[in-house]
Amino acid sequence: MRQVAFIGLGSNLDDPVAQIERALRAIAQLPHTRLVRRSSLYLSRPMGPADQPDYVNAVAQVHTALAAPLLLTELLAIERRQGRQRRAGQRNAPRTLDLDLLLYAQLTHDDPALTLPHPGAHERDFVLLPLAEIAPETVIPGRGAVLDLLAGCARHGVQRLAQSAPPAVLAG
Ligand code: PH2
Ligand code: MG
Ligand code: MG
Repeated sequence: MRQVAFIGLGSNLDDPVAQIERALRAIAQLPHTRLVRRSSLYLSRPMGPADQPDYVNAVAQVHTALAAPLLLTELLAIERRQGRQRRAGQRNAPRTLDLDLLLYAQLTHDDPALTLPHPGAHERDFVLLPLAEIAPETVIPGRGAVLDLLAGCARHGVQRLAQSAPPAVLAG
């Protein structure tokens, strides 16, 4: 059965705009998955250590027949193909590409390998703002409506990038 899922994209190394656009193309080509909408690109100050470059963030909406763990596996493979390096003990370190499975239908799942909704989604402006742009009616299970959460979330100076395309509905 097809499910709606939302993916958070972030990059602050090696031409972040190009990294995000490349990742969106890779998501669009995943098996049994259709990229339905993508947000504009947003610039944000780093959450975590301040001595790293600003981030470019975006959110994508997909329809997928992949189960959530398999979708996550595919997303991690895209991260690796785009040079993501994970070092033990380094939280919030700079990265070429971070793909987070934010929401999968209305599923809640608590597992070290996959937590749904994504544990930080409800409190980060760089997630909530692009999410509200493409799907303002979204409710984060256990947390509330995206538009309500935006009012109280942590601020990282999120700004829409001037050159980014207007919200594109890629398919009905
Ligand atoms: N991702 C992080 C750590 N810090 N800061 C911003 N602004 N945007 C991110 O996507 C981000 C971050 C860990 O995933
Ligand atoms: Mg992340
Ligand atoms: Mg991640």
